[in-house]
Amino acid sequence: MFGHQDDLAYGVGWQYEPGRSDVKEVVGEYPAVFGWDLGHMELNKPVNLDSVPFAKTRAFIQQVYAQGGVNTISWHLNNPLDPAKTSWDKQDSTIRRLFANLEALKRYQSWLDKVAAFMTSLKGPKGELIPVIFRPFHEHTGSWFWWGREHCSPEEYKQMWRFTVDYLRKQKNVHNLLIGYSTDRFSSRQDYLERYPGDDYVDLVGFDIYHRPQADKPDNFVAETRQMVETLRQIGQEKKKVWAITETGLGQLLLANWWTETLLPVIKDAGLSYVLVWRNEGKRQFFAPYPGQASAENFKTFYNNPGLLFGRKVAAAKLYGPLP
Ligand code: BMA
Repeated sequence: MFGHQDDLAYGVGWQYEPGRSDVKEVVGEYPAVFGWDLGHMELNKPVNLDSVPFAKTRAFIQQVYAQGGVNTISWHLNNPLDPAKTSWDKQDSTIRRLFANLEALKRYQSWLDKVAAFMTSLKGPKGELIPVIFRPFHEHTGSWFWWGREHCSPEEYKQMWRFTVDYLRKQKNVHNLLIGYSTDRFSSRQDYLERYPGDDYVDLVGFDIYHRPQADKPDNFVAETRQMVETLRQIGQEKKKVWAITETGLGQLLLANWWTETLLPVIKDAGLSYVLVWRNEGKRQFFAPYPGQASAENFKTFYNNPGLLFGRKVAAAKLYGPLP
């Protein structure tokens, strides 16, 4: 399945125009997977860190469900020890200090209450809960977020993860989440699993990886990422978890053949559930093409690959119907 972050909310040169989608305007149909982010929900803000109103996010998730697509949700939350600090404004040992500080822990629980209220407000036309993928504490093999590798031990990371999932499930009765574990770059199976919180706490395994051609020549990127995909496939098969590339992209898409020459060899025949590219925030930064963009023609060729699912094929697969 092909996915795109914030696809229905805005694109290059537009915002909140019902029916629009940069992906759809290039290939004639919506993506199959849609990513959303809850960052700043914890601060009681009406809009997320990228200015998307949560009320709109809820409506988009309902639209995606109605059209048979998949929703995935990340959370760039601020720091529960010091809520003025963002995900990126790192404070060492946040997790260890959080569990030693009852006031901060209570604050974090109140943040989870808001997330739980949002998740359980995601309902279809008959009042049924909409299943969504929740992907907390992502990219933790890097150290740019306060939950990153250099800011907590593996045990602390796992404790934070289990606390979060247990709280949502047991205290808040949230049962419409598929939990996604998604690292950033990793070097081996052992490295990937270093902070894995356990099979009962994970439904989907994945990783985020961006292509930065100055640091990473396309051939190297393909070889390295394909290797990571193969490791992920083995882990997914062994653990009976679905696997996905939970975020990727080439910022600004200046390599006009990136879709067929770089992304396709990474994902082809790899058994991945989905690959999602990040948001189109404007002309200066975007990860999906829009009409007239340099890679748009190549994206159409990529789109025609029979192994890829966009909106129509995923609708035909009836993901939310009774099991066959
Ligand atoms: C990052 C960038 C930021 C954004 C954040 C959350 O990768 O796109 O601009 O705020 O994701 O969506």
